[in-house]
Amino acid sequence: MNVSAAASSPPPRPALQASNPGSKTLPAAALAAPTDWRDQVIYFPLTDRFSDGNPHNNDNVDLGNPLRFHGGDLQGIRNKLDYIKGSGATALWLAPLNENTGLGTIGTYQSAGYHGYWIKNHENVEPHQGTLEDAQGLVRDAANQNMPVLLDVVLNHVGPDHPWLQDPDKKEWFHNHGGIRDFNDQKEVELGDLGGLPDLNQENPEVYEYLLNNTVGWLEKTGAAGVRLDAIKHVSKDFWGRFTHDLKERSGNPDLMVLGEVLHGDVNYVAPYQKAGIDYLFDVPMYYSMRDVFGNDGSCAELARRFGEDVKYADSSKLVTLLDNHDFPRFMHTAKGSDDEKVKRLELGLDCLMTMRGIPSIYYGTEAAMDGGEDPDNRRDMQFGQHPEVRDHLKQLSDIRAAHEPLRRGQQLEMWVDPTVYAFARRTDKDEAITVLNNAHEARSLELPLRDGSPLREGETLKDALTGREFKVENGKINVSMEAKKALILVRG
Ligand code: ABC
Ligand code: CA
Repeated sequence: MNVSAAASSPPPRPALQASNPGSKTLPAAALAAPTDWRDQVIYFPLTDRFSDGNPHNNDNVDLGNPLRFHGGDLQGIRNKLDYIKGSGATALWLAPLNENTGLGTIGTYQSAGYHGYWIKNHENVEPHQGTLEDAQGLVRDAANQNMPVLLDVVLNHVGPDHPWLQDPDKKEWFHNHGGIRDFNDQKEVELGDLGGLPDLNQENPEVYEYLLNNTVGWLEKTGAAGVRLDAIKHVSKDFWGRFTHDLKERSGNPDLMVLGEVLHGDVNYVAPYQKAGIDYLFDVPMYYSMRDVFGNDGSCAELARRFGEDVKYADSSKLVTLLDNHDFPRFMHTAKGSDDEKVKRLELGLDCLMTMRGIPSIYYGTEAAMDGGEDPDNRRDMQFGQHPEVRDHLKQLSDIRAAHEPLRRGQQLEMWVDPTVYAFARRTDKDEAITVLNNAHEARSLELPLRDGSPLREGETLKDALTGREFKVENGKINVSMEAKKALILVRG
């Protein structure tokens, strides 16, 4: 599926040749064909934990220790692109590629930089992940499957043993403010060390230039379509406004995807980062709401309250939504009930995620209903093939989303809310799709009134895209019925 780009997008770039695999450099953003990100479903494999495609780079691998390298690499992701696509994803977010701490100590915590966020060398690819050629090959293979790639970029801090820390000429490269103790003190959040990681001084023009050049360089070298910016609440909004502007300009790509991570549950805290210039943000507040509602029988009124806050964002269609990721316990872990019940909850959560406004992101293994508690337990080795029905369900949802434009680009309109049912429409100029989520432990039926101005016509037959069941619009209403913990996705014919 490659949906046509918006009218304002530049003309498509020429298709990329699959030849020249050894090439060290690729033309700037050559692979980053323009895309409407609302059409994408982003998959995030934590490289070290996903798939080991090359045992030759398995130096000091210890599968028995969750804080050591486990051998997953870029070649492994390359080998699994068909699997990822077959799970319903259309885009990739790669964990940081840079060379990391082999084994670092922060206080009493000892860990390898297996995750990629403890950078030791900004110029090199982490050898456990592979080589620059592997990264280029992965981006190229992904492009040939129409999958744009985001690079995870860490600009707030460096790893605990970065050589800059020993360089007397680089003393001014760090804030040297001590650790963050009070996460409610924004100044400390920006200047202090996050989890003991040395905090870079982005106000220093040398640091600014270095980070900008380095990021542009990685985009050029790999041909990635954009960046996932790590820990942005720990750097000032002024920096982000300037940096994202300069990054687009220097990389020659005004459509560069820039996605920021603000780990905070309050929309009032998160939304201003979009206004500051970061176009796309993770929808962390909604993450908490969905976890509560679908995982733990929270009232659907919480969803209504949360969607009601969308007006606080500059553009809520540019939120990247999630049920879990590598910083949170997995959905299956916090959900209540027996294993079967948790799987039902997960599938209902996916029904919501894949049809609501925003761009869904899937953490590796969520499609396999993997379990795992707090970091690092949420980063277990990928279990391919577990709970195949969940992966099939996700693929079906992705296909439904691809086939119905309102589910990707439509306006989000609330239609029904009571403690156990939430329904919303996604509306474009001429079309509308409706999702009805039954979060109750028993079947529910109700008369769902269409919203004013609906393009759906009296007497029209709608189909549940999941099961093919038919429903009719009568007297401006639709009589719907759902089984326990199930959804309807009503679309035209
Ligand atoms: C590990 C261990 C820690 C240990 C530390 C030394 O090492 O988990 O227990 O103390 C990487 C690794 C981690 C590692 C860290 C630090 O580095 O992956 O395993 O932790 O060494 C991003 C990435 C993340 C990455 C980093 C650092 C940043 O996604 O993978 O971590 O490059 C903060 C940051 C956030 C960061 C997250 C891990 O930590 O803001 O960017 N994620 C509160 C704070 C948040 C804080 C969060 C977790 O706790 O406000 O700022 O996130 O510590 C809500 C509130 C929130 C609140 C949550 C818990 O509750 O609204 O504000 O978040 O209701
Ligand atoms: Ca900082």
